[in-house]
Amino acid sequence: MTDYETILVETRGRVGWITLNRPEALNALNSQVMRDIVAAASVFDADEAIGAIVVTGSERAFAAGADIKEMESKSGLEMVMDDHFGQWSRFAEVRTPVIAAVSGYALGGGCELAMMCDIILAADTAKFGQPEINLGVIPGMGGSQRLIRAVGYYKAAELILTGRMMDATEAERSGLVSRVVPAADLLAEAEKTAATIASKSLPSLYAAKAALDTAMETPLAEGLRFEKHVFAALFDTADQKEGMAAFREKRAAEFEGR
Ligand code: CO8
Repeated sequence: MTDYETILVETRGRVGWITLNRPEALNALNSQVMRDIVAAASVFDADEAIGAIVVTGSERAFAAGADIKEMESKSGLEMVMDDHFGQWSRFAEVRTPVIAAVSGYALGGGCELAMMCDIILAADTAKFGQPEINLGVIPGMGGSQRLIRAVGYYKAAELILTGRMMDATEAERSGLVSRVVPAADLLAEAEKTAATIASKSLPSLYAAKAALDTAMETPLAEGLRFEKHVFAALFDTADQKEGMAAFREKRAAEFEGR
């Protein structure tokens, strides 16, 4: 497997693991981290033997944001011309379901990276926030848009305007976090959830993720039309026939990803 500078990459069964590995900077997201994560996620996404991806960090930090030291001296023109961080959109577009397993800080770009994933599992030590306002800027990797969709306008506005952090309990109550687990269980829970997802039919996983993404972006009527077409299309898969036959025959389905 390719060597990456800033992440560790591993395959366990049908689950691809990406572990951020810049402990000296609390996994701050510099351009190399972005290139590494996007490349690793793309490799997993192209591999039909992978049915789910987990992105995680260390106990202390999922990621403490974009790398402030890398950005500090840039001009606005450079940010535009380099399309600094432009590749993150490719990560958000992977078709394979992605779980963020968050322990410790998920701040700024770290929180935004988690929000590019489909499920956020949080250790009880997790802390989420968009502290960019404290640096004289605003969220730049989707935070001002995705956080509102996750927690509603007023909670998002308070977090973004004050820059305060919220703990895992508040994040779960607010709808940002799918589930909170004891820190010691985080990776095992992520593995279990990812393996459950990865055992499903790959075409139906792609379809479900596309339908969920569509719901974030379109008015209801358009989303319902999209869902109806994708639902119907799945009836041309062998896995739909297998899934429904298995139900009728009272046995576990064996999906082939076809
Ligand atoms: N960037 C660079 N280095 C960082 C970052 C960061 N975001 N966060 C931590 N580090 C470094 C520290 O500088 C320190 O390095 P050193 O030992 O060399 O001084 C090391 O990591 C450990 O950090 P601390 O000593 O600060 O650890 P503490 O436990 O005292 O504090 C905190 C932990 C509270 C997480 C603190 O480090 C902190 O506040 N970090 C910054 C959080 C932040 O502001 N994040 C938002 C960054 S801006 C952003 O994410 C914008 C995203 C959009 C970009 C879009 C571009 C197009």
